Amino acid sequence: MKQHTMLAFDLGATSGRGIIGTLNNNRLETYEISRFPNRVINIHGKLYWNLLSIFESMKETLAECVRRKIPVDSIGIDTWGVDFVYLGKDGSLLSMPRAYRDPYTERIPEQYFTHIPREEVYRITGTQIMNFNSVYQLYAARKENYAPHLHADKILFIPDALAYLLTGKCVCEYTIASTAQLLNARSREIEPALLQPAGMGKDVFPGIVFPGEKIGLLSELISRETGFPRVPVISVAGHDTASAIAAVPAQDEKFAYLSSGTWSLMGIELEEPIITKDSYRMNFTNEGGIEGTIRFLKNITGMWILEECLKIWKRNDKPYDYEEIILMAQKEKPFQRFIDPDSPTFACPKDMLKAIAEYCSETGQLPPENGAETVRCIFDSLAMKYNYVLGRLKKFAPFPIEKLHIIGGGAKNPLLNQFTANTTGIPVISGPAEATAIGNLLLQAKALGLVENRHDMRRIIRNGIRMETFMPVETDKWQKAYREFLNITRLEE
Ligand code: LRH
Repeated sequence: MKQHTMLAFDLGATSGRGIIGTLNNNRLETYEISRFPNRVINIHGKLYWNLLSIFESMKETLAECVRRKIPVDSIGIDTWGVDFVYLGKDGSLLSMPRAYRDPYTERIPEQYFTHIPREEVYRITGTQIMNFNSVYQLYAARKENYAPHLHADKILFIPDALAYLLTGKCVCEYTIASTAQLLNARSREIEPALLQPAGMGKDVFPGIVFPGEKIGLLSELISRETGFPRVPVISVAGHDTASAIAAVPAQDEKFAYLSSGTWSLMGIELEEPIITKDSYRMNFTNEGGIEGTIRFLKNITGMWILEECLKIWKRNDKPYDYEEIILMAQKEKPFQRFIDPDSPTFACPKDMLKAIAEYCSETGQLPPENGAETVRCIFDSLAMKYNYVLGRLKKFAPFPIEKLHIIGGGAKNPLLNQFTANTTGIPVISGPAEATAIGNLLLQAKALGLVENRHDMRRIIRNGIRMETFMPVETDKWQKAYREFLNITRLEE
């Protein structure tokens, strides 16, 4: 079989990367060819992503491939969810995309529900209610008479917007669209009624395409500018989490996954959505996966809290690296204080360290006094929250959950992996850390006809990566601490 080389653009909330993947005789080899920062920019109190800078970095990546003579056969793009850009009638970008932590959606869902009741929105979409979902962003934009909204001809989600910049073609990829809370979970089409409160019709979205379809060829202009050949840009699973889950190296279906990065997404893979009173009450989401699967999951605030603390420490001349952080937490006394990572106070505070201290004081706990105590508190609390969500997930899973696969950057934290095994009482299997990019690459390979289905993809991953298993230990001690966590956070079981 001819060797195939693919380029994945994988964009998260803190950085973007270009990853080259080569598939040769069912073995995938990957390496990073570029890495660039992705930041939120505050303009007059509105938060934006710098899409043009991302685009520029993507073009530089293409030029770098040419310089290194890498014979790329196709390109795929995956990004974080929910955010989007507006295009004018002439196809020009009307503004940079607003970032999902922009406070413009605070208290907006409640106002939206005066048009369509909350239960009804969930019943149609099966999507968890989160302030920042595109549906509420659109409604908020309408309410503030945001000019790009008022003049929009088309709306493109971030991976679709970047594909548009590369090819000139407009599509609406299914997995990314499923994060918007605008899709009918059953028909998998945009539900026009949900757009009405935002003053828009269904035609602002291009037609849905599914992972594996071709979007178009790299534009002639970019090809000339970078020297890169006019290869196809493929619609992969445009949502990073969907790409990551496509890359879970599971052998059978009896697993839960935790896609661990800025967010921790914990869930199971299903054939059909689960939309019930209980799933509504517990705010589980049914997002779209590859090959018609449903990602039944919940968002848990993940490394965001730590990332924000690291930024503050760096500003204060304490630039800890990841290994140092893990060592610090390991040496610290366990269970001294707990937070609920999903408390709204941690969503976008001005000062994360202060937010943690305040949370502790308000819940009758001593605030952390140094970096080590802070990090230990974050890891203990995350492991506890994972157990909490897993407990709820088990109520829905149509199979016994026998193991937890942790994938994404957070899988490189052996301490937290062990804590998670201890608190959940099931084996935790870590890796691949590069799940989003690997999912992206293997979906390109599938589109090129090189692999058959997700089972093949997962076999290739199992054969090619080092996975580590963490068996639960000291479970009694962790169960006791879990009770304490529930008490403090007032989470009901
Ligand atoms: C993770 C993620 C998650 C979304 C959030 C906005 O990167 O895509 O799945 O909920 O970002």
